[in-house]
Amino acid sequence: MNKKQTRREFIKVTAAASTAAGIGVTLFPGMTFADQKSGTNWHKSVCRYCGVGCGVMIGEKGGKIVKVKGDAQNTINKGHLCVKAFYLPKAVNAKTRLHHPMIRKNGKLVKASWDEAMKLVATKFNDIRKNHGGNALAFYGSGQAETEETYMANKLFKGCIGTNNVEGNPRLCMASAVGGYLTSLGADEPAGTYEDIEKTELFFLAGSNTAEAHPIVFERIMRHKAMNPNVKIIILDPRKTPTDQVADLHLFPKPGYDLAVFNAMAHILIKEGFADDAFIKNHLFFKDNKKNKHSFEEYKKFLEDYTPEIAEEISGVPAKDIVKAARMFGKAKTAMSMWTMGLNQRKRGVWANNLVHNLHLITGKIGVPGSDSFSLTGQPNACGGVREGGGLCHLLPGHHLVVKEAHREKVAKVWGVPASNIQPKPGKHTIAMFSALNAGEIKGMYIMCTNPAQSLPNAKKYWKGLKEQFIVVAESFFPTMTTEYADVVLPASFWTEKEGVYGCTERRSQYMPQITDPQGEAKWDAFILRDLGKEMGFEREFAKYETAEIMWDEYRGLTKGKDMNLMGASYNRLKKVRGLVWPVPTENHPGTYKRFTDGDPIYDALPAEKKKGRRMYFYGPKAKDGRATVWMRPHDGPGEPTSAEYPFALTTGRILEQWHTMTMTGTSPQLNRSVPHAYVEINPADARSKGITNKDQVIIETRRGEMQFEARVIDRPIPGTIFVPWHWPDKPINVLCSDIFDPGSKEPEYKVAAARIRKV
Ligand SMILES: Nc1nc2c(c(=O)[nH]1)N[C@H]1C(S)=C(S)[C@@H](COP(=O)(O)OP(=O)(O)OC[C@H]3O[C@@H](n4cnc5c(=O)[nH]c(N)nc54)[C@H](O)[C@@H]3O)O[C@H]1N2
Ligand SMILES: Nc1nc2c(c(=O)[nH]1)N[C@H]1C(S)=C(S)[C@@H](COP(=O)(O)OP(=O)(O)OC[C@H]3O[C@@H](n4cnc5c(=O)[nH]c(N)nc54)[C@H](O)[C@@H]3O)O[C@H]1N2
Ligand code: SF4
Ligand SMILES: [Mo]
Repeated sequence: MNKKQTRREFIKVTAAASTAAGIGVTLFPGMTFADQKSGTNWHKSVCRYCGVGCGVMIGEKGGKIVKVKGDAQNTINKGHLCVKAFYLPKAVNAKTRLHHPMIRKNGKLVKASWDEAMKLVATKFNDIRKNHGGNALAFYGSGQAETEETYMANKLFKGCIGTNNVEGNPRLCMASAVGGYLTSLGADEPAGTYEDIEKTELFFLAGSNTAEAHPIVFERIMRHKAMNPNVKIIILDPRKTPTDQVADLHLFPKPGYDLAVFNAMAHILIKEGFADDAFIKNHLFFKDNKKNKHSFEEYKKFLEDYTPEIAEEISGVPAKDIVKAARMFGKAKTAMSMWTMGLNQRKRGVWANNLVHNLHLITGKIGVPGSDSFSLTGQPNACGGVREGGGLCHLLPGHHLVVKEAHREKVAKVWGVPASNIQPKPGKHTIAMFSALNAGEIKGMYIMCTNPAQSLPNAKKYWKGLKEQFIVVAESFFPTMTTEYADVVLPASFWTEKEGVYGCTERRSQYMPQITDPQGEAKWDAFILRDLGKEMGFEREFAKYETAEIMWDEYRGLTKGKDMNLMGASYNRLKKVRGLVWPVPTENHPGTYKRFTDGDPIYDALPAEKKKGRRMYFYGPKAKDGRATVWMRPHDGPGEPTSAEYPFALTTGRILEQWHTMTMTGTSPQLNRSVPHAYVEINPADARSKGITNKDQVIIETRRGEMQFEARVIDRPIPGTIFVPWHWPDKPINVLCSDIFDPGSKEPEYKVAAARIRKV
């Protein structure tokens, strides 16, 4: 980028370049093809970064990754990519790639052989298990790991070692969405798919900076609106973000105070005749917080406490805007809500999710083309590997639960372990797990494909346990904030150096081929876990896993007959197509666009009397009588409200060019140049009152500590709110974040902390 180019121009230029490149690919339908002229081989794969799940074509020349472009045949992105994907070759070939195992000796990490490292980990883990029991060990994984990788971890820890202390970063991300889907619709993951985008009349983007965090979804929204001027967009976010450029109406709630807005919208929708009475009568339950059933009339009474005026008082959103939003939602024939961390990362994340579902359920705007309450997923395989693959402390692979005896028996049989190995009680959720590490109750932890020393909330508090206990980190890059605390670091193959499956936001599973050899001595995460299992004495249990396909086939066998049936998604088939959307029960089933309704094989197979008078049947594991639930969730504020002492709401999030802790995107000078360092956004009115001007150095302070940032005075956050992107490891804002979590989903409230700010 030349110096004069603005950030906006830079984004435009690179997007156009990747789009143009994408068009060229249309000619080549297969999985791999060779471009004779340049000598480049092109391979169909999936983007490494976000949950949108864009298809990519990876260019490899002489065993090296040289280029990434959009896969024009992928229905998700049709050849388009965002800037992060474009610069992935920089990450693959970065100098910071880790090439050999390391062991801490005399306080320092030094190069070691695989043999020495694996023997050390196996011996330590076995000692801990023998002396303190399986629950003194834990696994902490990732929504960026492949399904096969999480599957191996589950078998080793839950099935062999015998602990359910298996968690992953989706707890910090999607747990509230899972809780919302399970309680509202009875089953995890959306009813619709991205196909609804081009069919809807209204988008409701709540707590989602779609333009920066899910750019290709945003591009589809923009294109649809440009071609259909009647399409409207409502945004609910305490900040103006780049997403704002397309908004017809923007509601600005104080961070943590928007539950009342949803209830007030429901209030107006019903009052003004937008409720779908037939759908309500035959498809819904109404329940309060104690799970008691109520009538629609009682729900209406509950909503009387949420007039737009009362909601204005609570949230700061003008009553007239709430009424306007409700009317826009009601009048539109179809509506699609999308939300992300602005709702999930909250003390009441599950409730916020329920309240979005409510709007769709009471108006019947679900289960028809163009209407859905559609949660956007953060990471590329949070849905596939962790939610479906069972990478949390209460789950087993394939939507099975540790508390159910029949489920434990079924999974244990497939794993070839005694059912009694799998504990009947859920293990510790993420925050509890790191607290137990602090307390010395957990003495050994295996960390894979995540960087918790930087990404946990109230991070410094949890460095103690990382420092004191035996920590193994499987990583592709070095150093990271977490490797600083590692006793052993194992070099992991990266993205193009391994095969496996990613499952994205729209229930779509997509295959990624191995294209290059692992760099240095790096090994595939799933094989490292397998070999660790063998080294720990589970030779028989791990003998059969010679290929990724063996792991995938075993896993997919566990989904047979389940709501997330993947029996039709063999490697053979996945290699040819651009992913398959479950349920996909057989090799010739095309996949399912809408769940719980016509065209869904599970719905279609239901006896006629169940479907009588209905157009949807919510058959999921938590649903009863085929009905979804409208929840009466009262108003509740954030866990750490502002006060005279800490008058600002500090919220954290993302920018377009960087991915989380920057180990990957930080390897690209082009991406780094656009936004060179951390900063805090502060509203001009607040800046004035604090005597702060643009680029001043300021101190942000919360109850957990203080840190210096450059001020960016900008009309983005509402007065009283400040925003910090959390990417830069030299400014780990997570030290200041609150670790209060949702009592239901156990997801921490990254989005609100009470803070004060002063000029240096
Ligand atoms: N470029 C880039 N893209 C990414 C990622 C990345 O690191 N970089 N990470 C991926 C992952 S894992 C995730 S989870 C997603 C996250 O995607 P998003 O959730 O869209 O991104 P965030 O910036 O975390 O937060 C979104 C918005 O929530 C708003 N918000 C804060 N408090 C509240 C509130 O109380 N109510 C409401 N309604 N809104 C609020 C913030 O102002 C912010 O604009 O992005 C994915 N995509
Ligand atoms: N303040 C604040 N904190 C947050 C959030 C927020 O909004 N605000 N959001 C939260 C959310 S939603 C999320 S999802 C988390 C994400 O938090 P993390 O998962 O901790 O962040 P990443 O940087 O994605 O970490 C992935 C790590 O895996 C490594 N890696 C990459 N590929 C591979 C591989 O193939 N194998 C192995 N073994 N390692 C690999 C990378 O180098 C990197 O170190 O952060 C949470 N933290
Ligand atoms: S939108 Fe997400 S999946 Fe698509 S190219 Fe960008 S980072 Fe990759
Ligand atoms: Mo996330």
